[in-house]
Amino acid sequence: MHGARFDRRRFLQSSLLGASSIALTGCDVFDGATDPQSTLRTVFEAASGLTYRSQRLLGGAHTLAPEYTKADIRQTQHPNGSVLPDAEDYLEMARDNFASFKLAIEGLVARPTTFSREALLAMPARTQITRHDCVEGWSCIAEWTGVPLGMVLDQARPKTNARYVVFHCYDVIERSLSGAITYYESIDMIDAYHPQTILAYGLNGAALPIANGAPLRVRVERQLGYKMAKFVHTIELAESLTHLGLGKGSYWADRGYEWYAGI
Ligand SMILES: Nc1nc2c(c(=O)[nH]1)N[C@H]1C(S)=C(S)[C@@H](COP(=O)(O)O)O[C@H]1N2
Ligand SMILES: [Mo]
Repeated sequence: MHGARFDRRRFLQSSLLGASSIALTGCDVFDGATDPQSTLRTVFEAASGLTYRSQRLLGGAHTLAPEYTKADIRQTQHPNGSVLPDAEDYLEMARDNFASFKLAIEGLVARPTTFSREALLAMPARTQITRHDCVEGWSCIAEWTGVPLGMVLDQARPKTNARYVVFHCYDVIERSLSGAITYYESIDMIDAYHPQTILAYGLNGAALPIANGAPLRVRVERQLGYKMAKFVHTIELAESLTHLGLGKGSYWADRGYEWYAGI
């Protein structure tokens, strides 16, 4: 057992170069990576596929991310990326403390469902103290409370051909001549049903602040920060990711980062 662990670490360190050592600067766009012909992009894709396959291969389905104690919480969760969506429907909801918030589950489900805020709060909750690692190089340990994503999905009854869980968010992450792009992310069914994957509405014992994704944000503890979509309003089950954005399944994956951002 001990030997197997050591080998796993050594294997990940020596042969994979990990997600973080290849990712260059952080959450800012870097030039060149969106060009489908770019070598940089090819390198990213190869590394991403390798990380994904090796994590899944090496018993990855059930391993837990490390959890910490309250004493390890040394600072507030550093807000990053969007900190306040400017959509009018969002702001209206925020003024009323998100009382009218509804989460929709759609796509490849037998029973498309919406959850009110009260319904989500009434479901069994999980609280976990974990470390958030941003690809930019900073980390924060914080206590997150929310409902396990798997429980929410079960109520909508995912169809057997559903392979991915897509998160659609309120915030516009980019505006260009061709229009506004709202943040989107996706994970596979293994991470969706992982026990530490929650839809969080609480942070460090209080209601989730707007800057950290209120009223509801994803925690996928074995991956980097950009996978943890904030301001989620709709969850879509899908068989492929090609219909989304530029086809890589995530706003940042479409800009050169790994879709599977394992840590
Ligand atoms: N909707 C949305 N989710 C998002 C982002 C964003 O800009 N919009 N940024 C991501 C990035 S890069 C990080 S590091 C974390 C930051 O979460 P925090 O603000 O709670 O620290 O949210 C992720 N989820
Ligand atoms: Mo990030």
